[in-house]
Amino acid sequence: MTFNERLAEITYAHQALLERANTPIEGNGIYERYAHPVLTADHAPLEWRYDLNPETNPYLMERIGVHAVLNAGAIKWKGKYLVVARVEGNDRKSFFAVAESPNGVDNFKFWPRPVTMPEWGEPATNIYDMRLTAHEDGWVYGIFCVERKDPSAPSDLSAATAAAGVARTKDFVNWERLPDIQSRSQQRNVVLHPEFVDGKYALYTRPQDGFIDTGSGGGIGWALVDSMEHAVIGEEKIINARHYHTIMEVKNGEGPHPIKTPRGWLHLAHGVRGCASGLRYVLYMYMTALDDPTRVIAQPGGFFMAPEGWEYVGDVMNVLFANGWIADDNGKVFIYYASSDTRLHVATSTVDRLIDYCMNTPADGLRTGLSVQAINALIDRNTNSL
Ligand code: M1P
Repeated sequence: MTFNERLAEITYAHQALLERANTPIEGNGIYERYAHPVLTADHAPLEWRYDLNPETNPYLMERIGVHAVLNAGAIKWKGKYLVVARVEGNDRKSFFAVAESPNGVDNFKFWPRPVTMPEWGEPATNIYDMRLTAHEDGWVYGIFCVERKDPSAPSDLSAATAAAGVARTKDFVNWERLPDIQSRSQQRNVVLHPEFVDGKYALYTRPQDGFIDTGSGGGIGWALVDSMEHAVIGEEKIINARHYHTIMEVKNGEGPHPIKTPRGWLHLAHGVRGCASGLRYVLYMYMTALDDPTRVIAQPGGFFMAPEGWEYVGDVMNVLFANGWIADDNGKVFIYYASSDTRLHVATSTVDRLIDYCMNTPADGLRTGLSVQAINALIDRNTNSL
């Protein structure tokens, strides 16, 4: 095959992938999954991966491999559905890249260049998992994990530290990097609440003892900070705790910032438990009070979404992770979730359905007898209503 024939072939296949229509799959009534992922490594622009000059690349080889597109922040911007995805290269480094879609479920296309994120402090080894918040102060903030080699363990090549990086933008091309959030513990899954609370910026946090282990970090925390330009986490209150023998026994973390509804704040989070095959990541939901976003008013038992079918398979198996969703003005909700740290999917629902799910699904009773009791209560209601 000549250079030009091969170029025509890969260009055609890439275009067909980008323009592929996506269709919903009927599910459990709570949400719909979709037939295809919205972004994969193959969606990365050819210009990022191939030297397109026949003189310097006569075999038209891929020069820079893109390995995965996953955990994406999301926002509706100028009528378009925007995701800021974590793109991971063959070299294991991840970076951010913006992709947009006209309808939220297909035709996602990356902008011409990945995000050039300014450095702050010691340059990061890796950055990932951006949560986007259009704050009432007028900026769009991105908070993300900044990973660096742990300087206290120079001989341990796996020892790393996690901190929360902060950047803000008005156009998603130019980012103003602010100082990393200062915290006594390592932090991942830090999310900015969209409104001021008591005149301060409010953060969902995830204190952790080490890079992977949350250790004594009890769950999803909450902290108020005076400024995002020098954010310092002082007092941290755990608002959504981990429990023995639940889907979040090992760790949990806030997903995107919560959606404000007339009945309370709707939260999407991930829970992690251990099993024989390693860690299992699932998504769960909870609601907090409008007058006090730290007070949980509803929490369905168990997971909201867990891997299904081919979602189990990928770079890190048995993982669903979500850090982006978009609530449209008409109440439709687009949930962007990644499977097995490999690809990005969408599921759709509505604010009304998600509230119904949160308010009417029995809570986890934390023991098997109460799970059976909940099923029997439902059977009784169904029997009486026949
Ligand atoms: O590999 C699964 C996830 O592991 C980490 O998440 P958490 O800190 O919540 O355990 C992150 O590296 C995340 O990006 C990844 O998807």
